[in-house]
Amino acid sequence: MFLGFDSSTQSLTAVLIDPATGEIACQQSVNFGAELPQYGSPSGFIPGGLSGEVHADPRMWLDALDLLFAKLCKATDLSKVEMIAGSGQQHGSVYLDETFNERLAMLDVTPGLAGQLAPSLTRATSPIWMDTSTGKECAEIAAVLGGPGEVCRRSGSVAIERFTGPQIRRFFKQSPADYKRTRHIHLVSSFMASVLCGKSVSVDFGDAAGMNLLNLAALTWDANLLEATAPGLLEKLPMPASVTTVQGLVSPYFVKKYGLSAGCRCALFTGDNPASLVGMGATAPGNIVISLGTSDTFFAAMPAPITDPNGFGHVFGNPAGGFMSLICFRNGSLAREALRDRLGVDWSAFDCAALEETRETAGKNLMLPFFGPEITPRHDFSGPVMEGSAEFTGGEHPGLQIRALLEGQFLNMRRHSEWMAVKPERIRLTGGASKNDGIGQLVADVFQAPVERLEIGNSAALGAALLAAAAAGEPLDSLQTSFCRPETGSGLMPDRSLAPVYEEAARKFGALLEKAVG
Ligand code: XUL
Repeated sequence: MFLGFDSSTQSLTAVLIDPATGEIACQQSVNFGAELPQYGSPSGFIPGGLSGEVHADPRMWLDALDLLFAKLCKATDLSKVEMIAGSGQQHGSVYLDETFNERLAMLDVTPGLAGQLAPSLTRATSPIWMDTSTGKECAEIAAVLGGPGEVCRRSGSVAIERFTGPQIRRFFKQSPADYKRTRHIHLVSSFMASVLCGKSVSVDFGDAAGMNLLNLAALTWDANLLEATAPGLLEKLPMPASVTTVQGLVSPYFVKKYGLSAGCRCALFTGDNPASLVGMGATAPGNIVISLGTSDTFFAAMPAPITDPNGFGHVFGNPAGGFMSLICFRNGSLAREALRDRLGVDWSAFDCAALEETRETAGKNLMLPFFGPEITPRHDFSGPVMEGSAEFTGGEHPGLQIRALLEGQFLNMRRHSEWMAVKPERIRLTGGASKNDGIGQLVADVFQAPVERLEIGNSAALGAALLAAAAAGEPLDSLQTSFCRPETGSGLMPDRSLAPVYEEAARKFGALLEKAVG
């Protein structure tokens, strides 16, 4: 059996798989806000941060690991686990002194992990991916490199506030003495992997690419980016490696305390998005994953590290080899909910039957679907921009607005993923809004590609479990065939007659967007 973890913003989840049966043997989760209220982080981070700071307490993640293992060993026989791998929310970082390895090696089973490892933290709290406090540091790094384009060419992304390099620079500037005594800077992923392995381990290529520090072409730390970020950084960073590199045996702490076998081994942890690419069965180019959540994300495997000339998209490592793109759209469910509330309707107005009523107007009314600032494209919108019939722009017909909003969201995705030069052959849809057939059908029509939904949620933790099995030698493609099964009857085929309609709409949408953004 193989165990995969996902250490995400709000919870820590474990999925145990049995490749012999093709079944998930056990799934358990710890919700930080509900189960660890002592950390005062109802949504997994410390509320009220100033100047865009969003931090979390790394001791909370350690307590969650103890709690999750306690649940797991009650629910299942952990002695059958052969290999462990995992994933973590991307970009977040943990800062530790030179005692970290020693403390990991000497863990006592009676007290918990948090109390024993906390003394090695040189920064009490960890900046996470929601942090936007490093605008100045991003500009400084880009200036040293000769502009944002050069940072993007080397690292796969322009310098971005939430990425780890700018976060490290801010720490170095604010607390130079604490930075100096920091011996290890880990990502959330490599921190959790280190705890399981009982020693400080590598960061994987997939997650390392979310730091603005990895040279994508060479897959090693980029000397110029490191120098522009903070002094002496190279010796503080773990070496990057492939997620399926076996690191050794699991720490005796987990063997003695929770009944893992002494022969259980650990691979690395990757980022939650690379792990989701695996768990969605989309590691081969041609597959696209669209996740419809608070923000929407679009990610896809890419054979080569092409970067976005506009600097909105990111390139990370694909755990199956090669690269993947990730593009975030801030106005996802945020915008769908805003329009629903503004129109005073419920979700049934987004259903297939409701959208069918306005089919005749497909691609005719245009909406730039931004109810607030957007990151793709980066612009401080104050509300949606509309162009079309008087009935539509006058707002008399809710159905027209809903169709135009959804079409606008997917036309915007289509436009901002063109740089990848990947023809979508199949789209796998996930996230809350993916259950809605009307929304799914519009995705299929706008992209002119079939849409599928999968049986299993928790795609990051599942992906991590598949990576654990792959690290033990099981072929990843056959694991994906048995575990990443589309839900029966969930397939939606594109209406081919709408291909020219959305071709024309894409062109007009682009012109309207350019006019608005300048
Ligand atoms: C990706 C990103 C988020 C986090 C969420 O760049 O910031 O998707 O990984 O966990």
